[in-house]
Amino acid sequence: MLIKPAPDILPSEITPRAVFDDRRRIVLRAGLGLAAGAALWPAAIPRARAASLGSLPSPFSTDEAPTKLDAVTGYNNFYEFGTDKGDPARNAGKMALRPWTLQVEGLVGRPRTFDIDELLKLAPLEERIYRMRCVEGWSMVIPWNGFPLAALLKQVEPLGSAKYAEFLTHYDPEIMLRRPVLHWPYAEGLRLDEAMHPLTLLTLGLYGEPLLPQNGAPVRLVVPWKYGFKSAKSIVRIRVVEKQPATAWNLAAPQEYGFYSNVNPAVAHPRWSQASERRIGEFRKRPTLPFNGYAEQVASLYQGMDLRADF
Ligand SMILES: Nc1nc2c(c(=O)[nH]1)N[C@H]1C(S)=C(S)[C@@H](COP(=O)(O)O)O[C@H]1N2
Ligand SMILES: [Mo]
Repeated sequence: MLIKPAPDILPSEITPRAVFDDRRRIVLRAGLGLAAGAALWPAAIPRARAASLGSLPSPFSTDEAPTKLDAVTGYNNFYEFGTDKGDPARNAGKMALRPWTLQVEGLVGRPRTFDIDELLKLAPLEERIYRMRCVEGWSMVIPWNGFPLAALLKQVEPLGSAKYAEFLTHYDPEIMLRRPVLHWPYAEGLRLDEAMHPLTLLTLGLYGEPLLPQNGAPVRLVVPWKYGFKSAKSIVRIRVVEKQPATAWNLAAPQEYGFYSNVNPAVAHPRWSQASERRIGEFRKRPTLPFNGYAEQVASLYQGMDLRADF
């Protein structure tokens, strides 16, 4: 990716852990009044923001301190709106978020087009505090709001011949780059078992509020054990297919970006070591974990594969 050095973000800019923990306690107490099922979840919603989307906390959340909202919404990759980290926050506001539909088609028994407001009510929204790791060497911890993509895919009933899911994103040359920095529309793909994995989140919000344009509003994917670029933003179509689909980054530089792109400290990118990372808001580097720390949940998906060849 065409990257300039990141402007350093001060440690004081991240939500201090004590403040977040305090909010958790408030929510836990408030949560006692919730339905019995909800009270079983380890509560972790910042109270003021939880009101808008009303998500349930998830046991898949990390207890690491979330990255400050300003960084989550101001330091982005969304190349359709420019290649500088500040470009998406400056330019993505031009994108009209309504009406918006998500078409799900291909090798499915019940192809269907979901209106975005219908999608928001399709399944209970969860808050998933996930580690996100970009191939460029930075990482964040983000409280996302969404539900497992599997809940959507089950509704369209994938056929036995279905092996992959392809994600196609919004492209409007009137407001986005025309220059073919990448192949537009930006496309991504997952193997169907990866797409159906409970960690794979169809994401509609962050920090308890609907997604901002720069983060991929109104609907994006979040795949926490893969490098950031697998988490396609502003999706308009999902195609269930038999053959491995082409993906934007793999088309742009196949020797740098493989189809799988699992976070793997043992396999270096030609330009960036993947052994360690800098959490936005910190100065020190921390070691990068296999599958971004989600190995226990996802390593079995890759049993018998050589992840140096299938990087
Ligand atoms: N449509 C689209 N989706 C995209 C990208 C993009 O350029 N276009 N960039 C990817 C990359 S490289 C990363 S690291 C994440 C960043 O998501 P965030 O800005 O919400 O943290 O979005 C991914 N999804
Ligand atoms: Mo990225």
